[in-house]
Amino acid sequence: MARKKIALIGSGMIGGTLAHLAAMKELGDIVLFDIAEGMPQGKALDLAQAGPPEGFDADLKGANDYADIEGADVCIVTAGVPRKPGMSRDDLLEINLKVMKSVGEGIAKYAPDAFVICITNPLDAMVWALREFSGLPHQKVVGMAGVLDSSRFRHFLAEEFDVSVEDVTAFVLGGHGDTMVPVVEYSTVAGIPVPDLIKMGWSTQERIDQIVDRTRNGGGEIVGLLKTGSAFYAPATSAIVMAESYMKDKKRLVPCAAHLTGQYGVDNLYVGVPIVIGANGVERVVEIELNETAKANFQTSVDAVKELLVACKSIDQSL
Ligand code: TXD
Repeated sequence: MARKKIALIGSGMIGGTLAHLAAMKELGDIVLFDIAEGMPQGKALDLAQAGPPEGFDADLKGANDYADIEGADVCIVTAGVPRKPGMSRDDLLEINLKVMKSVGEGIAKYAPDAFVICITNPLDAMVWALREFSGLPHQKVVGMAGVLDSSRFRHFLAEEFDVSVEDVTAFVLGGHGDTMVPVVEYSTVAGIPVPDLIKMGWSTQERIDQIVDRTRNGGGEIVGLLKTGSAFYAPATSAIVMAESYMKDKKRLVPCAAHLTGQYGVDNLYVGVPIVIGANGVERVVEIELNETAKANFQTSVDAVKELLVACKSIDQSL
């Protein structure tokens, strides 16, 4: 059987890390695409030379032409610009919306059967726009944020309880941003819900509230420390979880930005919800029961995403 093909659209910090992880896991051959000339070729060559000592077999290619992504099974999109000092959210929206247009057209032309994972910010709006521009089926286009946000939550909870991260599951819903909704009731240590652990004296409500806050600001905390750029190791690893679930038909149940058609009372919007990813892409949207607080927080998050879409539509009349 021929190797699968993974196209990374955007070969910056996350794109390069994605290539490294995909090669190490031998998920397939990899194309690093970018508008910057030389950089994706340089990263591809450097990574290819990591193959012999590590022992992975994967063809790695750098590209500046969409023709090179032809026939890709998976496309992971990080193309765009991050926010720089002095830039408003709207500036970012306008630039990255244009980027999504060219990426969407490139994917539609050369990889219309791919499973597409969008990472570019502002995530919930960009994944929606990328789907519109590419015209691909909704179940084949998803956004990565929830896996990362819940990983951050899991890390902090594992630290708090002094247990392995492997035994901690955590639930995060809603848009990617300050309004995301970590759901404590559905977060567990080996099946024991966090509220029960509080009752057992493993932690206090106050400390869990602080962890929820820290999770919400998880991206900002890292930006503040790095000073140039944003997190890339955990975002790349999180997107690989999604790609792998599709490529191996694992049917992982993970929180992702998925297209809703009435679930959670939301129609025609991409918002972070639990989904099952398998060989058909998004195979199921899981609608869990939320308590009143989580419901209200989820609605705030949905409203924030809606606002972003209104801004997108006013920038690009074709949307
Ligand atoms: O959870 C999440 N979704 C996120 C999102 C977590 C962390 C970071 N998140 C966002 O991912 C971040 O705000 C950015 O919008 C993306 C990519 O982050 P990364 O750190 O990889 O950014 P880089 O290093 O700036 O890489 C972006 C690359 C860079 O090499 C540009 O030359 C390229 O995108 N670029 C393009 N490639 C192709 N086509 C076009 N038009 C283009 N424009 C820029």
